[in-house]
Amino acid sequence: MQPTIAIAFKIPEDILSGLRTWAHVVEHQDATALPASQWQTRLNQADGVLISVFNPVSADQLTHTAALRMISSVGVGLNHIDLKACQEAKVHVANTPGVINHPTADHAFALLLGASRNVVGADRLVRAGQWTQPIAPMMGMDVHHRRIGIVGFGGVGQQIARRAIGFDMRVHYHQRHRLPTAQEQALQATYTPLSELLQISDFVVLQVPYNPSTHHMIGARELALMPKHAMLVNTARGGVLDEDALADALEQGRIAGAALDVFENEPHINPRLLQAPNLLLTPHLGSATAATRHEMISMAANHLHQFFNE
Ligand code: 8YV
Repeated sequence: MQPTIAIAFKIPEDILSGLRTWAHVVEHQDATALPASQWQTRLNQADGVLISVFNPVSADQLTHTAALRMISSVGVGLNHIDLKACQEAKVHVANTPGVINHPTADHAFALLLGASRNVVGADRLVRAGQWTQPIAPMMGMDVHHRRIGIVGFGGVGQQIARRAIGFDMRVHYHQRHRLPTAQEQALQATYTPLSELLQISDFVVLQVPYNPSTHHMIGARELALMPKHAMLVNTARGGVLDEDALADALEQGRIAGAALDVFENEPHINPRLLQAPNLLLTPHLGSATAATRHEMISMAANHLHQFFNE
């Protein structure tokens, strides 16, 4: 008998038809829009599921999923899944590492440049007919030859470093484990304790995985270490940053600006962030290019195929 695979969001037609050759597929355009009980019923009937980082899987949900043997998640972060409960329930979990590194690093740079040169504000100004004199009406902040501090130096963090070198920036990084010297040299990156990194960086980019030890790792105390002219970018997970502390710092002009792609309670935005000055917001777009998303979903579908057929 074919395994039943529940899909939590719309996937490309070619990948869907590939899945249909070996599985009974139960599709949903967007499981996040379903009443929780309906999605639970789907989970209860499934042998495998294809989800994204926007479909949490809790220990409580797993107590009802007798048939479920595999969760294939589109994305690298696994903080939305209770991994301990999966292990206990013998549910195999897969993610899609690697493929997101380049696009997410590109987006981190889009945010960094967008914030430092006020791209969105400038667009608004032009459209509002407020460009009345040839002299530029707004001043940005230099990116070239400035210091970037990357917090979390895995696949994405390292790609951000490579881009930063192209901008003639000096690269500092922090994470729990220091890289071997040869790798640091290849990336032209200097290992720096977090408090020092915050004090010396003109741009701080957060790219750490989210787990209990990184929850609110950047809060009022850490933001207070940053220089007044510095900017913060978060392309990791909303929960690594205390959003109220960031709103305070921006309101009080204690840092120059910030750009966020991820939020603690997505897709609901802390209303203080919507009011905060010098803040650029995007809706979790790190890996959101058509080619990358296709590759990610295809990889996640292949994980299911391998698990159920090999
Ligand atoms: C998401 C991400 O997967 O890989 C991750 O952990 O956060 C993103 O790539 C994507 O935005 C939606 O599934």
